[in-house]
Amino acid sequence: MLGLFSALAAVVVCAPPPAAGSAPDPSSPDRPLNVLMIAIDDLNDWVGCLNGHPQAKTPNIDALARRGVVFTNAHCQAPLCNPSRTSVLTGLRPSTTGVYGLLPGLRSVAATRDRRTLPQAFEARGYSTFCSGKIFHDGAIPWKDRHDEFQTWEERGPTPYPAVKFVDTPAKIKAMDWGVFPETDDSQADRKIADAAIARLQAIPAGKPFFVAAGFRLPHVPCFASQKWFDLHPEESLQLPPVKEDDRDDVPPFAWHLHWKLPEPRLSWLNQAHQWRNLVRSYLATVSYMDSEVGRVLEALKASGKQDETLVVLWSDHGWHLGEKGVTGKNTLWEESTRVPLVFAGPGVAVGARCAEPVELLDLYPTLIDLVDLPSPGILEGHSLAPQLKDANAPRSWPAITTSNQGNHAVRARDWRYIRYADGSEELYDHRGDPDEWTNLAADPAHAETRRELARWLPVADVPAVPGSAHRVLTRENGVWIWEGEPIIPEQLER
Ligand SMILES: [Ca+2]
Ligand SMILES: [Ca+2]
Repeated sequence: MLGLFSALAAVVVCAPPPAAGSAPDPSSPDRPLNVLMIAIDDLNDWVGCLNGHPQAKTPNIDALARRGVVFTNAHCQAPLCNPSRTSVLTGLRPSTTGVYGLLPGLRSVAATRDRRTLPQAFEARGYSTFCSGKIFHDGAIPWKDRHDEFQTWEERGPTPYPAVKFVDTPAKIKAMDWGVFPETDDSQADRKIADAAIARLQAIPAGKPFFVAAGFRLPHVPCFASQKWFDLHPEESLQLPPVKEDDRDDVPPFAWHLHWKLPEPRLSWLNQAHQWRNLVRSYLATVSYMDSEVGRVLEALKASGKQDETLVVLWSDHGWHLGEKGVTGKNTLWEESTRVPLVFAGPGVAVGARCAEPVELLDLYPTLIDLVDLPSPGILEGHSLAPQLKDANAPRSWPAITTSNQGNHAVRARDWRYIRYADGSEELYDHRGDPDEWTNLAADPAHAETRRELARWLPVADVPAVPGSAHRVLTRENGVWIWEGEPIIPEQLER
């Protein structure tokens, strides 16, 4: 398999020139590296430095990318909040832990109950740790008895809602909404989350290195932003993402099982309700607003005088469809759902570099162990990105793997995506000529060898969903596929 990777690496030009240089590395045993981690909820590749949408406006994330390394082929390990974040923070794949749904939290699961999580690894090394907003999924985890100042996102940033829902989506939940709201940014959850992180950066306890994490909640629904962010994305010139009408004709029907019924509406509904443009515009507006709060936190780091001794890492927990393949939201194994921003900047990190190797959010934990010298929690399933942070052209030997419920996996190599579903059906896409994954080559004998080589990377451990799994969980009982506890009846498919 190494052969495929190095051969492809040799023929594909890693677009950017070699890094102009590295930021100075002032860290030493007596001056340990600080870490500022910025996590974003449901942000796909619609950021300037990834060019996922030509009209994305994210000047602050782009500026961070310019002073560090941006991974242009980074992927989540699960296209859903809880399993993705559990994987990042424990260093284990969903297929190893059995955490696939929004429940249970990692402290209720045998495989992760006693696991030293990433923030705890910093704490064990004597770091002052602080979190605002959403780093772990939900408040199900008893942080306060484990960390000096960790808080849940609900405590830090309650979401404001209008009196009446703007968009009457098929699912009547209030969070599935988008539009101009609130009037000013002051009452936004992300403002409060940024404020808390900024306050901490302004008052770092003396004599201790710090690990500060800010977890922003936009562009997760509801996609609310004030008028000025919508004005940045005028209605008249708005571009919709490219969508091929019959795109799903060559996709195995089983793919629908992964998002059988969801509150996120189908494209068919958006079209019929004349809401597609509005949702795309709202998503772009919330991304721009969230980016401005990222900018405030980065500015506060600079003002603290500690930027030169602080590693910044920014990531999103998974992507989001906005109509591609007929759906909105997450939960799929395609590029829109798995590709995420991943940016590092700081001491020892190459400046203005772009790495096109496939990498995983799972690599975060081993990378930080490597760079910061943290205690290991035991087996880690990712691989340190330290070589790519020094030289973005350094080769990698592993693809990125995303899992959506037991038995469904995507393998993303440098140029290919291979998907295998739990019923054995497959997809294969060649990104060199098909960045939108429109043409499924899985049945093409000319690519049989590529398909077989990629399939060798499917996770060996592929455990069932843990007891207590709920919300967006797909299981099989007595030969019948079950979505969220209800049998799937293929004839009742709603496209
Ligand atoms: Ca999320
Ligand atoms: Ca297709």
